[in-house]
Amino acid sequence: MTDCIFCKIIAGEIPSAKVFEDDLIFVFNDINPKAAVHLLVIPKQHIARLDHLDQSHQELIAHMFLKLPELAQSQSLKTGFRTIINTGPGGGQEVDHLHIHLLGGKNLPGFH
Ligand code: D5M
Repeated sequence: MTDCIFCKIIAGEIPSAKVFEDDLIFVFNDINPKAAVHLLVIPKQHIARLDHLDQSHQELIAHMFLKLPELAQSQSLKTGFRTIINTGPGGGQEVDHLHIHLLGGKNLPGFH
């Protein structure tokens, strides 16, 4: 999508601190980190939100989720990590391109 900031990051039109990339996904550091490690895991395909997914996205979503522990390990998050998906304005989603927040390490805020 032409006016999507995350699509522009994937295309290299906006700079980002890339952590990982393959055919299906792009992973980079959040510009406003909420913890020592704060990655965003996004599909290369523009999907606006979690509730826009359908059966055709099964392989992509499995791939995104199965990559999370590997990314956490690569960031030395040995004792665990947190994942968050905000969906829609009511869920606090600010960027309309599906993304998984992967957080961990020092300064991870409480969430209870
Ligand atoms: O989270 C959207 C997240 O996207 C928020 O934590 C900031 C991050 N963001 C926004 N623009 C950029 C750029 N250019 N680089 C890196 N990170 C960015 P949400 O779940 O939609 O509230």
